[in-house]
Amino acid sequence: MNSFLQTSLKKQDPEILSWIEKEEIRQERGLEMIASENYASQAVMEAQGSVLTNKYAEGYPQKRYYGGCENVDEIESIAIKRVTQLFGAEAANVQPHSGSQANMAAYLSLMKPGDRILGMDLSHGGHLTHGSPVNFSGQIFEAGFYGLSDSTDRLDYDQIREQAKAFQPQVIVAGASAYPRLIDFEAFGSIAREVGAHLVVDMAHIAGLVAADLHPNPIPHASLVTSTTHKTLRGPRGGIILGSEEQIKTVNKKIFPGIQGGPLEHVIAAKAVAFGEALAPDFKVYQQQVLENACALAEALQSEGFDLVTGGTENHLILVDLSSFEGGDVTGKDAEAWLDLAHITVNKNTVPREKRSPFVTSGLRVGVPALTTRGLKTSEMKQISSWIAQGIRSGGDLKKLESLKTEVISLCEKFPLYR
Ligand code: DSN
Repeated sequence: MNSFLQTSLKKQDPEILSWIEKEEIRQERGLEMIASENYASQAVMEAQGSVLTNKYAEGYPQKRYYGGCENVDEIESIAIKRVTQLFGAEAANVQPHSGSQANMAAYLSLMKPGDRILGMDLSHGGHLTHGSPVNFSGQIFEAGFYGLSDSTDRLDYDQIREQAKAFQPQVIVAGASAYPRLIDFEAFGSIAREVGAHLVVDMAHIAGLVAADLHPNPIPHASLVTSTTHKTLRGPRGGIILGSEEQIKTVNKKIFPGIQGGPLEHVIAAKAVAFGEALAPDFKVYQQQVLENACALAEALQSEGFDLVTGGTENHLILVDLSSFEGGDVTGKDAEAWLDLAHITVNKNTVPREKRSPFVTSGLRVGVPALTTRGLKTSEMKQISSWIAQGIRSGGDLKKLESLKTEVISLCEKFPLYR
């Protein structure tokens, strides 16, 4: 149990504490393979659970609308200094409450309502905030989409260039939430320049790899780069925006007073702690292990007979195409539910040329950042791929899944999360 929760909450609100404890047990006793999740350190959680939650600080360091901001000013300035150093950016805004709000502020800094945005199709691995009609980005702006090449299931930069020339967007957004390959930000930058558009890169999924120089850095090629801080970057839930001094001046006004009120200084402190961790040499070792684990898992899944979209991975995630697995009858929805019963947490995902609905799907997205944080290495990836195959082959047989669960828990017990 996290010791800092034990005293007051136990006395005052045992009901909520009991749910937190149940969640802690769920996290301890399961293999977390949702590609966008990770385990923040105890230090990150302590900063986030601190007295900073009590402070209003609308504005920016040394330019606040409230008194008593001398301590949060220092904290926010440290967060900015660390994150700009981490990614080699000139300036940063560390106040976005989430990746969605980071994207909204970035777009509003570069476009007017009604302008055009060209983003990656959600069903090909993009994100809701890249122009989806059910999201602000597709409602405030006129959205067009690029997708994956039909022959390679990869981004085809010539095709994207042609689409950009025809659509004439003000902003091209690059970045994905379910794409297992490197993204060529230089190519995106050149396409954007060619059509007179701004490039926004949403590097939320791969930020940790970028910080460790294991994925090309988008900073030199983009007008603005956005990210969340809780995925491969392993910090608290939240967002950031990076860019030139000039661009960030505009972004600052769009975040506050544009779309947010008081910044969450407790989260900003936790971001600063996480950026400090990411600047330390062992973060690179962690990210290298993420890549090794992802490759080992991909190979092992292929040996089990699974087809992987693009045939493998170059980052932290893998897209499994179930439509060709042993008759193709198992849906992403079934596989997710069955694996959940065995304490393996994954999410169903559409695959290229998907025939099923997004609520059912023919694919699974699996990731290794959280498993790697808890210390698992390539030999465990082989074991896990066998459990995934057994879980899917079980056809939902509760006895088989129960016996898998016992094996999963015994592996988890060897790799405790918070010691
Ligand atoms: N919801 C996140 C993901 O799972 O990829 C993206 O914001």
